[in-house]
Amino acid sequence: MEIPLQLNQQNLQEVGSRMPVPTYDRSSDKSGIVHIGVGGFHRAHLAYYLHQLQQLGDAPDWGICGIGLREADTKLHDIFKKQDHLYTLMVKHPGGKIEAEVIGSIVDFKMGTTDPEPVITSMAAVETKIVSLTITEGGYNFNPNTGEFNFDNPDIQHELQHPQDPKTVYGFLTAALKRRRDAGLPAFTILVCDNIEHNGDMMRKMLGTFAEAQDPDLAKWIAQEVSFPNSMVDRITPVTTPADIETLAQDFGVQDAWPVTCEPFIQWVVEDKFSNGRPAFEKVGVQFVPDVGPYEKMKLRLLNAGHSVLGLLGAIHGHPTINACIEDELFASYFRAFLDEEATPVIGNIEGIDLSDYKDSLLERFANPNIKDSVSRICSESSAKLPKFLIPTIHENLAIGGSIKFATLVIAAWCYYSDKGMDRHGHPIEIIDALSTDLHQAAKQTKTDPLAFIRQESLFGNLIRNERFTELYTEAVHKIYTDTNIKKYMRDMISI
Ligand code: CS2
Repeated sequence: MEIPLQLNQQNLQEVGSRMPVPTYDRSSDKSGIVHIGVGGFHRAHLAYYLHQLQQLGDAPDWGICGIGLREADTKLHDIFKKQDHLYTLMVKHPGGKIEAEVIGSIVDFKMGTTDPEPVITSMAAVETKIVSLTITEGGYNFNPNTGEFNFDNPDIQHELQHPQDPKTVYGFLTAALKRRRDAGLPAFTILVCDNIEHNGDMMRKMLGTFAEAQDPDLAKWIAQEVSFPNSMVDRITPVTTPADIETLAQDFGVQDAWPVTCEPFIQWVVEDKFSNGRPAFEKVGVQFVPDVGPYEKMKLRLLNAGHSVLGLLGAIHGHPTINACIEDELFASYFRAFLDEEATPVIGNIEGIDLSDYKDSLLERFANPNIKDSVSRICSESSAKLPKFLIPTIHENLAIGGSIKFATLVIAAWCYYSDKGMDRHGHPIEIIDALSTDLHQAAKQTKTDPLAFIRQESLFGNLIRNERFTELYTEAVHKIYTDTNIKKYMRDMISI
């Protein structure tokens, strides 16, 4: 085997004999898109769409400037520096085939943690037309139950006092938008690429609330000038493992310190409301629609909720990956029963989409044995996910007298998981969640107060006052705490 080539601009031509590489000019230091939160998902999704368009020669001035606002982003910053912001996308097919390609659409990366100035300058630059974000569902600083902006956050308080020293996305966005307004430049579009229903509308409300408290004149300008398209984003992007880096070096002869792996499927449905222009994304398969609402709801309530259902039950059972869950016939049937009997009835009809086909496709995607999407990734930050993906389905079914048993067992499993941090064999589970301490504190009272976990109203709203729910939930936690053989209870609910 050839000696692996270090991925960077200088070696690009040679790397090109081993896998497809960018053929467009990457030398421009101008970026049309500034993106906050350059995780694996962004690199497998928006950056990939843009790369495809650039390969067609269709988006010369649109390169991406990545932004890191967390200390943890320093790792990517340093790797990107060595690799000239190039990285490999490894698309993993169910049959075992891996397609690898070098992506070049990211041309710059700036950290905003120590000195905010370079980030504000990039966002305020005349070339910047879109600021996009993938900062996770929990990154938007609002109360999941009420949907209201959280002014108690010390970083937000700091930004209100010191607008020139931003810490959060809100402070950076207002600082940059103020500079644009003062310079007579048009506003940029703010494009949210996270799994939140009406993600653009949510951002408009949050930023508007923050700006109003910081600078009411600026808030008015933002309300008039900035557009916030809603969008539905989709591509399963597992955490990169050392084995992926090894495969790339061994089988493809390329040394990349942080490649991204993903499934073949990709989808992006966006409302065509861009205040300052956009790349011709429709040429590479992005769907522009007048109302993204039904697509968002379908994806969040079926795919994302389905992930959490499998993830939390799978974590307790001891399944390591989503595909291992689907290979387990009982888990697969339970997943489908949840989709059919609880999620589907509250979604309603979506014109032009056959939900039954969509659900079949989810089963296929989740079954991809090559992707090995870890249950731990799915369960991470459940406190930001379940209030958006699963709990609304319970509320809506309660309102119409629909089934809630499949989802309720998952909430009980989440309580056990948060309390014990181990699977049914006693193997420890690492809980990654911004609220892990609160979740643990609440869950550990379950033995004496069975409803303790769901008393957390910021997560569960008024479920605690619904007798139908509390009865079923009490029964479910009682069972799991008595015997963690979760499959017993799953089997009781479905007939296979
Ligand atoms: C997952 C998502 O984090 C999760 O729980 O459901 O990351 C999911 O893989 C993506 O939204 C797929 O588009």
